[in-house]
Amino acid sequence: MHIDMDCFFAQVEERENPQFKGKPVVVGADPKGGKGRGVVSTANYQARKYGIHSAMPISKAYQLCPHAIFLPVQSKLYGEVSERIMQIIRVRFPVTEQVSLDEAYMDVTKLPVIVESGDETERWKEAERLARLLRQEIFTQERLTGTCGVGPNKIIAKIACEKAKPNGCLVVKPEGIEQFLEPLDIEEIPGIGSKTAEILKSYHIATVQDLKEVSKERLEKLFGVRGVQIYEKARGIDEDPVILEKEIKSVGKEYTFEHDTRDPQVLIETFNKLFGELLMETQEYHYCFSTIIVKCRFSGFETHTKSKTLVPAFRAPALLRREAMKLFLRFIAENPNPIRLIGIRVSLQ
Ligand code: TTP
Ligand code: MG
Repeated sequence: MHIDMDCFFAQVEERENPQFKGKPVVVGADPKGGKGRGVVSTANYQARKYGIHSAMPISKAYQLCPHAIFLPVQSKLYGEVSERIMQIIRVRFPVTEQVSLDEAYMDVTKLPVIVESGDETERWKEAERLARLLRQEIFTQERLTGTCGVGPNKIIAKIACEKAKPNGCLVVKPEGIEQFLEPLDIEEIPGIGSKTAEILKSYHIATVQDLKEVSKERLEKLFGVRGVQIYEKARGIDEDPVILEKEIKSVGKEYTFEHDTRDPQVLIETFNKLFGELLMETQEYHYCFSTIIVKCRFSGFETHTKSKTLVPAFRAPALLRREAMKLFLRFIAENPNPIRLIGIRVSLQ
């Protein structure tokens, strides 16, 4: 089973501000009357009707719908709401894998109500009932809606959830996989991003049905190991287990400059400020650092990341800072273009 809250940040804002009801809401950077330079974190479904979506430049969102309500990101608030939701899920489903603030997979196969169900049909019915109960419980306690997908594995559950959004629930049983997947656009398959889709579409492969006509060997030639995964995904094959994980996997901070810049003082000061904020946030968790990721977006939205994993994981902030700075300096040395955004993220263990 997969659950994902609907337009999460925006929905929390709507709950906190009932006067926003029915209006388009965009959470993200300050649009500054159309001159703002950050991005959209998310938008509610009314705002999505105007074409606004996550990761779009905020200036574009403002162009599409200047009368929308634009709000800053309140990470602390969403984090607290997320924790309460995850707690509701874990009480019902001990085997839960949280994958982001608002999204989790649950393995329901070992739950007594499922194991003790008479036959296969009963088991699926029971799973659907559990999904309904969970959504209800979250709504009763938090006044927020989420969508559930139920399937024989993670990928089917996730796509089912995506298709049932918002405020829905969809069950896809093994015998329904083919019919469910074949009409989908290849980009609706998790793991097939816009770049992969572009390559496939240049060969006139647009739907999952088209994709299924391509041999495993050909996909492997085109995309290497990932090609084999794509071949399997097109058939709804996914052996990935639901694993219990720590709630917090990574913490990240980013900043978009008012003007693209190469000014060393501005760059270093911003880096230090971001690093300080990141460190503050990680101090709440008693974990070790492992992978450090630095992101730079250059003029023209060209975005790159560099990362380094240190084994064993460590706790020293000075080491974290040194490694992050090294990655950042490599960006500056390798790319002469002005910088639009910098980001630092660290995974916790
Ligand atoms: P998602 O679950 O991807 O999106 P969503 O909950 O806003 O909308 P949907 O109904 O389609 O699930 O992401 C959860 C939250 O993570 C989202 O509310 C805001 C944040 N987020 C960003 O800040 N930037 C991004 O690019 C994305 C995709 C999400
Ligand atoms: Mg969501």
